Amino acid sequence: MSRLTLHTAGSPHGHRASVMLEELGLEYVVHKLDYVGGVVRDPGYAKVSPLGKFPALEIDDADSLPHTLFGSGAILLHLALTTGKLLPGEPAARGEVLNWLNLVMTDLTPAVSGQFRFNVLAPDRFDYAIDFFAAEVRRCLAALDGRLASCPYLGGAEYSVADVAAFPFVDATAKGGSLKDGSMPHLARWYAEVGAREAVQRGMKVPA
Ligand SMILES: N[C@@H](CCC(=O)N[C@@H](CS)C(=O)NCC(=O)O)C(=O)O
Repeated sequence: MSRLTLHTAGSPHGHRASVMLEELGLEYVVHKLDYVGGVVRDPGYAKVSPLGKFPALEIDDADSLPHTLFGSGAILLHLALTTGKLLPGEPAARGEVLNWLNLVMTDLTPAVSGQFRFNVLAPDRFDYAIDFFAAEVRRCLAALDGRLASCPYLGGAEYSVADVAAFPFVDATAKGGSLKDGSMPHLARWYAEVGAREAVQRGMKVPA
């Protein structure tokens, strides 16, 4: 029986991990980090996560030495691989999931994070960055919408780790009005459906 400790303070990155744990039905303890002004202030947290960022997941497992996963990508893939859930075994189907997981992690995520940084956190207005990240977010959401026109979930027929990774970031853009103009109906359908999942609703509230 594993003892899992999730270090988080909310945010889309943190919610990826908590939604994944909820989807898998795993028991875990939440350590709520002291996160102020974009910085984690817990002394010693750098021993858990080298950049001092969250989420991180400490695993104390009878079958292996205790170990720590830092970063939402490592947490999602490790849990999918060790449980055999939310990642298909068949190579072509798994490749599709990995395609969309990678797009979400390396294109959508930096676009949404950059948009937040330059729209909300930056002390000065920098039009080039604001316009660039707005266009990048739109480009990624349009790609998700196009994909979801032909299948129910990002990875294909089944709900997968790609949907778990995407939801908190699509949610952040939706709260900013990205789905309001009706131009992305397939993404809006997916957003409503995934957002209605009980595990997603529980995970999005962590830490309480
Ligand atoms: N690569 C990490 C990035 C996580 C990340 O950016 N976390 C932010 C909160 S959303 C953080 O911990 N920031 C604190 C800092 O930058 O010092 C992941 O995918 O989980």
